[in-house]
Amino acid sequence: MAPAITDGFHLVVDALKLNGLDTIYGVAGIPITDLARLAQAEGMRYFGFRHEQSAGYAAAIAGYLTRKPGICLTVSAPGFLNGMVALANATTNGFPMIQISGSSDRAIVDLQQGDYEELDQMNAAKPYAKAAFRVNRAEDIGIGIARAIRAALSGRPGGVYLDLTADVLAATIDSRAASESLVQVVDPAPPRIPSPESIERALKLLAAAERPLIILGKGAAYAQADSDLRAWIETTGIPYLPMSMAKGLLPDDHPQSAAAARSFALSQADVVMLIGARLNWLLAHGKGSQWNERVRFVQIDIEPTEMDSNRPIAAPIVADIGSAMRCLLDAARPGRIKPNREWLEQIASRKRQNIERMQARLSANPDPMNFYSALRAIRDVLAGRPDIYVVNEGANTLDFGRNIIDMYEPRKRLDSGTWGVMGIGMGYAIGAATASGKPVVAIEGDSAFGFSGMEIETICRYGLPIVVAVFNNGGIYRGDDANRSGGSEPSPTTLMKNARYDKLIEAFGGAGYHASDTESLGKALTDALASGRPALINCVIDPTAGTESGHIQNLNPKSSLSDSKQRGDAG
Ligand code: ADP
Ligand code: TZD
Ligand code: MG
Repeated sequence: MAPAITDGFHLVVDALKLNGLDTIYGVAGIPITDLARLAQAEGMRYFGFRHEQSAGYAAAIAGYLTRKPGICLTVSAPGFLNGMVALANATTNGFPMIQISGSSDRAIVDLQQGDYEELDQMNAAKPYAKAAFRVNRAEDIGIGIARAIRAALSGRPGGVYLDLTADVLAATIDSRAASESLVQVVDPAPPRIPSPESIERALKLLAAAERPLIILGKGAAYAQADSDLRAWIETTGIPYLPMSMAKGLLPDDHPQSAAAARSFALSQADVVMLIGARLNWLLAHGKGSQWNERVRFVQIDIEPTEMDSNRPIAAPIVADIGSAMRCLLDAARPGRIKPNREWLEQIASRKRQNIERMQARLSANPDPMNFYSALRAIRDVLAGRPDIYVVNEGANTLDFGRNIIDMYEPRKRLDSGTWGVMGIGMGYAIGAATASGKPVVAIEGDSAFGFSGMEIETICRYGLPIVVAVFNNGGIYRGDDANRSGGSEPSPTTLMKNARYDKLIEAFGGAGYHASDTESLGKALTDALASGRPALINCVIDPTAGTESGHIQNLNPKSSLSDSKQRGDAG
């Protein structure tokens, strides 16, 4: 009797399933078409996209939400490269993801003899991935996938590249040897326990603080230590600021939230405790006019080299956040940490002022809508639906959205993140909807939407409960920029103001809505959510309402010369 045999395709699927990975996001083609088919035949979920970048974003956000690496499957060379932005974005943001790509004949690729879709993919991936591996023998598939899982999940999570050559996929192997080669990864993200000294050092610094402040980042959201985190904040009484994707870890209307007094709190705090947040550009690197000059830091991070990366960290706690929170709660004597009363009162009064000012802006009802009024209409509908995921990208659409849309549950807000990247919209929406089964509202700048707009066909094909609100202000930042030459071609930031994005989704059987005022916007969103079906709302926004670069104008270099000086015909 001939020995039972299997092949690389089957081994890959077996290895993924053995490790509890049940979903693949990808685009089919040579050499992975049969891998996608087989995965589906074997009970995995397969979501086919229109572009690998969106498939990669879906995998990355699913990884963030589930703490299992999201799997993105791509074809060789161009498909691989299309996925690479998403893989790099996952690495930058600390989301666990594995991009599995088929690759062409190694012998031909390495001699650069011009194979179909020829590229040295593993080496191309290395600078953008947390780790990159290639499997060259079918019997190494199990180990290769185990290494990829561990690399994606352990320590600071990230994007991992796994190269599977066409030869390996097609190779046959004895079934028994195959099943013995599989590896079930044990404890892929081991906790990192903080040293007692680091806990004591941090407590001492916090106890001596007069104006302490906690900053929660998306690492804290990822850690899923929600109740200990809340207990820590509430027992210490320290005010906190959530970074954008940490919104909802505690509900945004929590009395200790200092979000509405953000600038004041940052500029005055004498000790800042960073919990899963980096001192990168989003926090002005911890220095400059936004910060108190003499601020000292406590930082909890699983990545040791994050400490002192921008500012000296007086009390580093290298640990996973769950373990750190438990140690801190155990060690902190009640009453030892006591923020100054005056500090809390100052924050409270600043909050009241700012909330009043915001209220005035939100209650205006201009025609056409501006960012405040349109987001208020959306906020009012979402207020009763804390279960809904909010995806948000754009410049003004992002910056206003972050401030106006309150979140009440952890990990419900998904946005452009550390890279400020446009194009995550439909991928994140699909990843969140498929990983959670919950509805998603994607609030998208008209430019931002364009990067992944074709995925509305994917949304309709799978019938996902996703509502896309396109904030159509006719451009990148604004819709009123002129061609500085006086010519008739559109300016670099101009898009079509009168575009009817709602018609796009109708082509695929989804529901299109056109909203030119807050009442029709609120009604469209309510109806679309009630239907549970794919929908797109074209929201008409005043083209003059936005500002260039949104809230990060300080990062936008400007020419100091006038147009004529630049041309060299003056002075
Ligand atoms: P934000 O953009 O919200 O400020 P960042 O992405 O800059 O957040 O920072 C998240 C940080 O959290 C990263 O430095 C990462 O190493 C860290 N991190 C991620 N997961 C954990 C965890 N489970 N425990 C501790 N730190 C974590
Ligand atoms: N390309 C990529 C991948 N990421 C980017 N961040 C950009 C380009 C540059 N960019 C921004 O930083 S925001 C933005 C672009 C193109 C779009 C802003 O326009 P919008 O939002 O219509 O999405 P608003 O509401 O009009 O500001
Ligand atoms: Mg716009």
